[in-house]
Formats: sequence, structure tokens, C-alpha cells
Amino acid sequence: MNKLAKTTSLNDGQNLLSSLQEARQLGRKQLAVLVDPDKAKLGQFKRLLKLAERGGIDYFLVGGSLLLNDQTERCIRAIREACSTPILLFPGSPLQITSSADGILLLSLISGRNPELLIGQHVQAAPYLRASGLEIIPTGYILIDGGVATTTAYISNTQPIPAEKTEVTVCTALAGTMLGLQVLYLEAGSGALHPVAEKTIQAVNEAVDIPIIVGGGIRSAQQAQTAWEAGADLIVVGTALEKEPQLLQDLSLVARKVETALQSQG
Ligand code: 1GP
Repeated sequence: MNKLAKTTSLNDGQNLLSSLQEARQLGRKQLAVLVDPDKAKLGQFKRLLKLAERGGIDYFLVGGSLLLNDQTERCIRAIREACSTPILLFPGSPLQITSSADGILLLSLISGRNPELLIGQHVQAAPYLRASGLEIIPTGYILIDGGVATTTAYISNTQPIPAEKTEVTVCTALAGTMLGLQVLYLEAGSGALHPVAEKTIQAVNEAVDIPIIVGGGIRSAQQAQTAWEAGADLIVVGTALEKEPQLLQDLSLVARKVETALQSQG
């Protein structure tokens, strides 16, 4: 296979959104690794790509709230050369759109009240997205307070939902599904002190039936397990794997453990 070829036709020809939906239906627990293109040259990233060759990563997310260098293409190329894992853009701005990925989480920041991130930037990006051939995944992005001020909150000029206001998060998630968003991303912010709380994930999981992505501040297999068990379908880990790529193995093992436990519960 051409290693630089796009991989949108994964899982017997299904597209990326179908793969997320199927994972939710079948109780499969998926893992995405968030790569900050600015760090794509570092030694730990190369180690992570070596480990990725052996599997265990369902998607790479590429992007960030603030990028300092124009390294997205290089980063995507490095991932493609190492493995055939699908690559989704996770853009902090329309400047990060590139057709060399497989798809894009088209984020609507529905926890905030910044019209630019609810519709403004999407209008500007629409013709580029249409021409890009990227698979578009309409995503309700919900920022929840993770105990520390995040770049995402600052750059987006929005306030996160207070962590204990579960009902606000649930109503936001519900509104997102009613607006037709296909996926929800519960985000505590990169490097959050506290990941999204178990009870918040549980409450959202009970309220909606679309794939739930959870990320921000997940540093251990135990925290990933808690999130998966609470109802997350896809966990996103960035910072912890940047520092300690070997954590990937533990995360993979825990994902299979949670799936097995779920299956035995019927
Ligand atoms: C941030 O959810 C992602 O957008 C990942 O966060 O870097 O804290 O793992 P971490």
C-alpha cells in the first residue's frame, strides 16, 4: 500500500463517522492521540510513531488552539510514513485546514457564546472544506473547566462550563444533538488538572446516543478506564503520550479490558 495514500476507507470501506458510530453501537473503546504539529520533530514523537506501527491507536488528531510553526503537513507526512492510522484534523483555526488529512472534526464550540466559533469561521472555511475532499465530522465541542486556565478558553474567548454544573453540560449536549451535530467532544483542555468528571460523562452518555469523545488531562490508564467505563467512546490523549509514549500499551490493554467487561454484562 502507498504509505502516503489517504486512509478514509478504513474498516471495510466505512468512513470515519461510521467507524465512530459503530464503535458506540458495539461498545468498542477507541483511542485517539492528539499530536501538536509544533512538537512533531521531537524524539518522543518518533518513539510514539514506532509504537503506533504495532497498532492500538484508532485515530491521530492533528492540530491545536495555537500553533507557532507551519508544521502540519510535515507532521501528517511523518504519521503516514509510520502507519496507516486515519488522521483527523482538530483545528484551532481555519488556517490549519489541509487536504492531506483524512477528515476533520468540524468543531462548533457550543459551550461558548462566541459567534465566530459557532458559525463565523465555518462560513469562511466552507469553500475550502468542500474543495479539500476531507470527510467532515460535525462535532459539538464542549469545553468544561478542568481546574486550570487553558489555551483553548483564552484563544476561543469563551468560558468553560463549570465542572460541577453537570446539568448545563447535559443540556448543551442535548441541544447539540438537536441541532444535528453528529459527535460530541467533552474537553477539559490540553494539560487540564482534572479530566472531565465521571459523573459528567455518565450523564451525557445517558442523555444522548451519538459518539462521545472525551479529552483533556487524561494522564493514566486508570483515568482512561474511568472515562471509557462512564460512557466515552473515544478518548483523546495528547500531553501524557508526548511525555511518555510507552503509556500507549497500557491504554490499549485497558481499552480491551473495558470492552470485555461490557460484553460480559451483555
Ligand atoms: C486537548 O483533549 C485534548 O484538546 C488532549 O488533552 O493534552 O491533556 O491529553 P491532553
